[in-house]
Amino acid sequence: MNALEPDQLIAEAKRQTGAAADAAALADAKARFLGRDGEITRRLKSLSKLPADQRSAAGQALNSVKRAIEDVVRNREHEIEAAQLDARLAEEAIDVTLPGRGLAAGGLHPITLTLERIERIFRSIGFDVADGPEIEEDFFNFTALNTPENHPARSMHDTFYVDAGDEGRRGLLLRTHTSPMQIRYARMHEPPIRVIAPGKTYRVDSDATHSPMFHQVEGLWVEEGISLTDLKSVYADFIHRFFEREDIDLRFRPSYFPFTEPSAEIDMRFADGPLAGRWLEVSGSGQVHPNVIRNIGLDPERYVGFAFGSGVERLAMLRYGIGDLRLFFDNDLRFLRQFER
Ligand code: 2NM
Repeated sequence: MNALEPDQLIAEAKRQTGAAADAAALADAKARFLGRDGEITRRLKSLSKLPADQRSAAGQALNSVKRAIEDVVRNREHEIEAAQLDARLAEEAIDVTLPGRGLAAGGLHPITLTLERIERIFRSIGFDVADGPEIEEDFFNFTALNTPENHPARSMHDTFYVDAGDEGRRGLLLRTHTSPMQIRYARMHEPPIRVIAPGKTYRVDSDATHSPMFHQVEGLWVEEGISLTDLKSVYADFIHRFFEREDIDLRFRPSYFPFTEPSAEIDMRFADGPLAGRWLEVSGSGQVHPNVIRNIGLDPERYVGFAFGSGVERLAMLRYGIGDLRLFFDNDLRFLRQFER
């Protein structure tokens, strides 16, 4: 390069910077002219060897070549930046003609839909809907419900107890039914009391027909002068509306619960369809035990109570024709999407 005339040197700078495709290559090219060991720098240093009367003119000429090469480098810098921006814009361009991906709006779980359905029906016949703690006190879950100290339901084989540690509160458990909420509600309201308590309940149980967490809806009606016919007509009305058909028979079959006396299982039977003719157990029920009436602060000589407790999964399975309880908890979207609303 040392033999090149000023114009040729500038042309050579154009050629070399023009060949640089990115910032790093351009920096290398720039260094060959303007760097510490570059051609311009070398020529500036050798000015001192010229006779004194030529130095000034040669220096001015060299400086104008230097400025010209600096312009060449700056222009190429801008070209490379513009090219890189164009490339990025092309790469990130959005094809607005492509079809959209669609929004997954989500849907309600069949158990949620069933709970909403149950609540709507009971509200329409004058029942309040109450919910409360899933971690309960032993008193509300068992003692207030006339369940004796030695009752098997109180064992650790049947009930999840909360290990609150030495400093924690004792006697906490995961509620095994929603009756404790009925007790809480009844202690906070004056008769007539008409309430349902829907929600999650927990028992140490897990197989094809039992899940450690399941849903219950319990109903409680406390008033002077009511009788078993009132419970029967309310429950029959509920069942006919829940299944949206009138051709369902109900029967009350004697049973036992600590919190009711007398107690009965409620069975139902479809007149036709795949389950026609078979009695299907759908609920427990009974007249609230005098001890329980006393525990909610009322006089059992004056007030009569009726109650029932039904499994929500069971009602949902019968309504939708589902054969396996575990489908509710597998979270398989192919199953869940069938109930989307
Ligand atoms: C059932 C069966 C029978 C019931 C009793 C009460 C309360 F709070 F009044 F004591 N609530 N629910 C009851 C009665 C629940 O479930 C199988």
